[in-house]
Amino acid sequence: MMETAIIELSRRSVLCALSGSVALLAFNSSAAAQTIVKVSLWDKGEASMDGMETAEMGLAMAGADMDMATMGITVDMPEIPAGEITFTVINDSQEFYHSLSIAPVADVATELPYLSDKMIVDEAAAGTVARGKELRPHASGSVTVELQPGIYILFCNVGGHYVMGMWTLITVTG
Ligand SMILES: [Cu+2]
Repeated sequence: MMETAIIELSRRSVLCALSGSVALLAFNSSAAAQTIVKVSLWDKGEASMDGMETAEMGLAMAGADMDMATMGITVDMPEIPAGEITFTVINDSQEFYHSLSIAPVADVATELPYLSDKMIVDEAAAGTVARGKELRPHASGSVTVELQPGIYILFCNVGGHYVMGMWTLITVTG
């Protein structure tokens, strides 16, 4: 139990932008259960990029057939209790950088605000609550955020990846 916490801490101190909260995390780890969600960022290699220009696989977009996605995000826990949550993120790609951003979703039938010229989600307009740094292939990192009950989208905002299907939904329960 403690060993896991120490490993997570050392990862955080190196990789996490929120390094100022390391001491706080250490306190929380011993005092209460810390929810840890494992996140895999994956793709199918070079062929993943085919059709990126015309892809429409973002949330609620016309072509959102996730079985066709050639890159994506997988979590080990799609339903998560509300509170402080640490997402441990591994970029399982062989060749591409990926990142993890998290935003609330009011309605899963509505598209996220999207900047088509840059092929990215408009993170400010989407109300993004957390963003990890871009991870090179095989690299790992973590993002810690306090989440209220609701539906959230996890997505990669490297240009073009979101519309290639690189997102998933989680439910935070009360
Ligand atoms: Cu990506």
